[in-house]
Amino acid sequence: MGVVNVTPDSFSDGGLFLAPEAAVEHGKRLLGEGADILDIGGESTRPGAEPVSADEERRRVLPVVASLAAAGGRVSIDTTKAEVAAAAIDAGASLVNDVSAFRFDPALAGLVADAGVGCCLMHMLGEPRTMQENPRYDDVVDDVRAFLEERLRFAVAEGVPAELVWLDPGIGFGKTVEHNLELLRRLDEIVSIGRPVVVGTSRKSFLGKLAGGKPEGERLPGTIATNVVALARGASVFRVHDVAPLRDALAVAAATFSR
Ligand code: HH2
Repeated sequence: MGVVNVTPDSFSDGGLFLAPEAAVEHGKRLLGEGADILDIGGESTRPGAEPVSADEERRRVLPVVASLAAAGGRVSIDTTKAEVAAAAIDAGASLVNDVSAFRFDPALAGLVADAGVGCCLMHMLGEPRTMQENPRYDDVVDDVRAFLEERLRFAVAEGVPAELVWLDPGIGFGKTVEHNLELLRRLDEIVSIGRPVVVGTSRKSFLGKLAGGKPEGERLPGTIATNVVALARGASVFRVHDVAPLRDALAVAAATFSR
């Protein structure tokens, strides 16, 4: 899954693809590099990010969704808002990636059910503005697993077929470095819920910290290492900014594990 951020303030590529033409060109490049899915987002979820109105979010993402769906890519819309998701589905999106797992806008679940599209439900502690303020868990993996099981039950109760739900532990969303590492180390316990697991470690700050203070642009080695670990633990979808190197790394790792 390749990331297309149509935002001025995303943590690693904010402002680079705010113009629709730049975002479309970037998405086409990621498809050429072997992305199976493009995850298009118009609102940053980085710690402390300011919320964006539905109108502004729609304005940013719709032309990009329409062009990239027409270009043949499977398009995922990264939003927490039903209004934005509805417009994106009309424009060709077939997956809704909701980092709030239907908590911020409960109407999103019914919309996904009616549209018959897939969804990715992610764990986050609270909301982006405050999630990194001293995050605490009894046991991070048990807590995240219980949350995802409850959100899966909610989605199914709202009419979304369980087969169309993917789950994501939400690396970096209200987690310390140690929490992120524990989730990756024990990712098989999330996989055992029985739904495909999405993992997003790409360029995140814990990778910089572990490598002695590396900025976003120098976190590819950590991104590769963590995605290979996630593959070994049973993850199915890898949400990344740098598709070509991850495609190669995961192909080699997958071939090694399958022998
Ligand atoms: N991470 C980000 C955004 N959306 N969705 C899922 N399912 N899993 C993730 O780990 C995830 C996500 C944050 O990365 P990015 O989109 O690059 O940054 P920003 O939120 O600042 O736009």
